[in-house]
Amino acid sequence: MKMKNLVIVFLLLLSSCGGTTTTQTEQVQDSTAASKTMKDFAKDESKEERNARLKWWKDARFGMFIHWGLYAIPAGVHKDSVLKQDQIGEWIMHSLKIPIPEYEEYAKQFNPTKFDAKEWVRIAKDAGMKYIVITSKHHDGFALWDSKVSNYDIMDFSPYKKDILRALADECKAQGVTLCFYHSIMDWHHPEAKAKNYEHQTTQNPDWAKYREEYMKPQLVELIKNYDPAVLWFDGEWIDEWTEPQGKDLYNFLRNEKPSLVINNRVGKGRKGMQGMSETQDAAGDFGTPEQEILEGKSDGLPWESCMTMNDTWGFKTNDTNWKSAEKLVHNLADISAKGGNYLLNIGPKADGEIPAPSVERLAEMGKWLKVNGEAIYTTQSLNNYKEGENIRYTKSADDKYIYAISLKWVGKALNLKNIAPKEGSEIKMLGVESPLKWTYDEKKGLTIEIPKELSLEAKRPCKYAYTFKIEGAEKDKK
Ligand code: FHN
Repeated sequence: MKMKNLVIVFLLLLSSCGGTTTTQTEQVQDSTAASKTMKDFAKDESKEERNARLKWWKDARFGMFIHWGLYAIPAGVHKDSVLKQDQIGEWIMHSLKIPIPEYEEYAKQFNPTKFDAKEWVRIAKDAGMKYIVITSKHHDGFALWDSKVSNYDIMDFSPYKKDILRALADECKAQGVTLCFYHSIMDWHHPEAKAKNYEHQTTQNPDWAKYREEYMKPQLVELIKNYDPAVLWFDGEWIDEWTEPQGKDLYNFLRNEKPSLVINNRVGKGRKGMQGMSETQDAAGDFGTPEQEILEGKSDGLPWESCMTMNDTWGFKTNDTNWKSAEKLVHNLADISAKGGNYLLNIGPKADGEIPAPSVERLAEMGKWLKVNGEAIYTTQSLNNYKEGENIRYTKSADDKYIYAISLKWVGKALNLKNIAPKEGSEIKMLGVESPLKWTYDEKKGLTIEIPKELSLEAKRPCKYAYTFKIEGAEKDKK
């Protein structure tokens, strides 16, 4: 039996403290005694335990999404075919129906000599990002780590032969950034997972259960045991082979491997399309995943994280230069924070390991803004009314003492707020400005904060893009 198969058996045995037997794609019945000992986290975990487990993640608010892999080599162009503007780079294998042996040629070229884990993690940290979610394996099936379960990985198939996830795990630990992994359930490369011509809707793979039990789960156990990710961010769950019961089984299997693990709602089939929230309360997963959009208002209970590109593609594409402005990205972060969500902002590094300059510039701008305004973002909670008018977003300190009014536009000579009652005699400050501001308050007109004349000069202001007023007080209309 080939070495890797032995390893699969070993990992299966290792993880069979929560093993399952499967006959059909659908069935995930469980017979082994070991599974009797498996805790049913979805059922047995109390609300308090769940909130405690997710607290670090909710307080973190802002993370870096990294889509990196073989697709960064063609970067949107394969032979003489060019992806259209609305065709995302990481889907080139599917969009251009590239046969597997042809696509594997990219694995034989993948050699990111400019990859610098220290620099990547520094860029994320200096941007104010508290966690990183990198594509351990995207839909094309290529593994960015030293997988003993598969040879379609960075060690065996590419000339680079260095474990990228190892380097990132060590650097994240060194710099105090939390490492998390994206992992695709759909796999266009694995013979027991892929569909004919990528059409999962028409040709389900009869050996899917084998792929799930003998490949996907062992690889996930490998990732947990060797790199200790804090979050597993699943994707590619929309294929017909995958079902909610499989999602619930996988969720529990993984939580038994690492009880503190946080898992997104794409582990199951509960997601409502790109809006990303779960259809039902009992859908598998710990948080909703709006994609390329922000919830219109606050969530009715499910924590959530909006993932977004800085241009129009997740994986690097040479000709995609439709970059959002730093101002837009800061405003998104303020809006998402006021609504109680997290922001997972994507970068698509080039094949040589360099992060595109437009991404680095925008992240540096966001970092500068967060250095001044971070206390209005991290570890905050929402008001009942998360906004006032078009330009004001509110957050509240964890101890309920302070309200932060974030103005997405410069306020001019004075700022008037109707929905806040300041504590008598308390100070009001603009974050980044030492001296307290003059203010008046009356029931009818509300709170009026005077802005010192010198701040009318942009150069005198503590930051750009948005301005935060720290107010000791309470929300008036709690409806
Ligand atoms: O197909 C993927 C896509 O490549 C990318 O990974 C995004 C990121 O959330 N998710 C899927 C599209 O919904």
